[in-house]
Amino acid sequence: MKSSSARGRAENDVSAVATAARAEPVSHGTDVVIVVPCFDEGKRLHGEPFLACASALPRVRFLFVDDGSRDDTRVVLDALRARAPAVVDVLPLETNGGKAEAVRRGVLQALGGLPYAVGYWDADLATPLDELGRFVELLERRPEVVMVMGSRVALLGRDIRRSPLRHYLGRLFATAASWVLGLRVYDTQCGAKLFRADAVREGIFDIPFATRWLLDIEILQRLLRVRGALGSGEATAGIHELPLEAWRDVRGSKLSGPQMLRAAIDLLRLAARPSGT
Ligand SMILES: Nc1nc2c(ncn2[C@@H]2O[C@H](COP(=O)(O)OP(=O)(O)O)[C@@H](O)[C@H]2O)c(=O)[nH]1
Ligand SMILES: [Mg+2]
Repeated sequence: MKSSSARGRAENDVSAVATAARAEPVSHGTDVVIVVPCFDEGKRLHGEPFLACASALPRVRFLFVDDGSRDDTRVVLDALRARAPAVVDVLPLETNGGKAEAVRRGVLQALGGLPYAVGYWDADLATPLDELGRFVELLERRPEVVMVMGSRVALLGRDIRRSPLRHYLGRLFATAASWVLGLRVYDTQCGAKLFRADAVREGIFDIPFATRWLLDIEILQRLLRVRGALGSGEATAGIHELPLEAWRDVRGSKLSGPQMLRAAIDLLRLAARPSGT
């Protein structure tokens, strides 16, 4: 049996190690892993832009999550991985669980590889991958930034092509989302986001999201909570919106009228539990 002083020393040692482990950032990697959720994307998914992006930005890898697709998405993805196994990986999920869960599962797998940054990007490339370099550069230049969000602002000189109906519905939604979050955010729903891996290792992706389409808002809620900035008004908590140079509506969206209604109801549900838990 250990003496109480020996036990005390051992406990101190353990807690010193635990403190050191907490203080030391876990991620030492340089990889940037982009999760691409795919549901029935066999027709819309084209490999070339992904491979071109990975050659232009050698740190970038793609993790495609096939979310129980009913078409030939899996075949298309397997062929892409066979062409470039060093930069393409595939996470097959047997049953369709929705974009939020597919992204979450992909991000958790990506974090296991200790990357520098992890993000998600819609498979239809409505946000062109040419934009990704600016996302990574921003994380590197601004150490206080932990999340970069693509933002579709139709400024002069940009090429943001959004149908008027979707634009105005989007503005309405963004205004409601800002109110729910207590954060002046312009565009929560753009499908291009990048995170500093250390900042999202805990508390953001560990637990399934409560809604099917509002993962972006739930992530913001969780990030604000983890960073102690929930309800603090003007605090941006290291969240940065990056106005895109280009964005276009791509045909074949799976977000239908009933699903938009569902999203609006879900937003009210999130408003009812603003702590994001
Ligand atoms: N995993 C998963 N992804 C989905 C689902 N529905 C859509 N997605 C993906 O989410 C992204 C955006 O979908 P999209 O239909 O373009 O929606 P929108 O452009 O936001 O209206 C794409 O990468 C889709 O493959 C789904 O049920 N499961
Ligand atoms: Mg789309």
